[in-house]
Amino acid sequence: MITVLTGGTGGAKFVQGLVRVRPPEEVTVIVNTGDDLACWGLHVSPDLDSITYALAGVLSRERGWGVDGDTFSCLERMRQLGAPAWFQLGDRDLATHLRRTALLHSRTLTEATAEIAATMGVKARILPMSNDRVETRVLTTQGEMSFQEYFVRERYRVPVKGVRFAGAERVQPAPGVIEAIRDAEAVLIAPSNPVTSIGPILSVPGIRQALRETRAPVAAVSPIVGGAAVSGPAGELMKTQGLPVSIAGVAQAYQDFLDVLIADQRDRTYAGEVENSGVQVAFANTIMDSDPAKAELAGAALAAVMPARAAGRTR
Ligand code: FO1
Repeated sequence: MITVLTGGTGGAKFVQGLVRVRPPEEVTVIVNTGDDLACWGLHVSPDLDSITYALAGVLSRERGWGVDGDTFSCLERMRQLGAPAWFQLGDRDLATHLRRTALLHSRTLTEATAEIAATMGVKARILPMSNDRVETRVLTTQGEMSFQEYFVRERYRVPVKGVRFAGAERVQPAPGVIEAIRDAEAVLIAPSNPVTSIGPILSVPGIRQALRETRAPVAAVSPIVGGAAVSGPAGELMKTQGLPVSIAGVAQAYQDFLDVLIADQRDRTYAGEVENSGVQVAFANTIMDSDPAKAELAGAALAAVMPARAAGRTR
């Protein structure tokens, strides 16, 4: 079994590539829920939805989130009724939040996620990092706000002073998460934001330790290419954590459990810096601008970890 840790947008493409090179029944995806929010009284889990939609083949290509071809009639009416409308929920997307919210009255987030994914024909296993609430809080010069207020409402234009994961110390990993890391053939960290997509997952007690202790080789695909994030605020957020905005910074963020970093060809000059932190580096084209490119990157990540397993642990 291949286990992937991921956030939303960047990770969704990577997971789409992975199920083209490995049977989806052999893939478990552990997903960030620090971005979750209550919107219009509904429980919205953006990253769980992006991964579910991506694996169901209905993720919007133009937006990178929500349902392909969705309409926004309800959003317009809600705006007219004076409801907050900065977080755009499409009509088909809304059905997912209505269904999840109803299921959560009697099911865990893991169960609700599995039920929704199964009805959409998804064969891979999708697990939230925890069934309990962990909220990514972004400390900015305009005060503390939720991740979506920072990322969507403020369009990540407000300077960041820090990030915290409220509630992390009190929660448990969702059932199956630790086993999925411990018993994996390989563990892959998707090219998601190391701070606000992978960071919340690592903040859940037991997960980072499982990554350190697993016999499975662990590889990460860098979301940083040429010294900048492929998309979103990863660069700015890495700076707030004192991490260089480079592939060496990504290796540093994961160095206590990482065996191999998959970096973009154009970052070859940083190879020495990455290896000095005890992490092997392999180069590939990490820009996933087509379905074949997504599959090639996933294939390169798998190829990079198999020799590591054969050669024994490098840490
Ligand atoms: N991102 C935006 O930039 N603007 C939006 O209005 C927006 C709405 C939205 C609705 C549902 C959903 O699942 C995702 C949505 N996103 C939107 C993306 C979301 O902020 C990101 O996918 C993650 O939280 C970051 O990985």
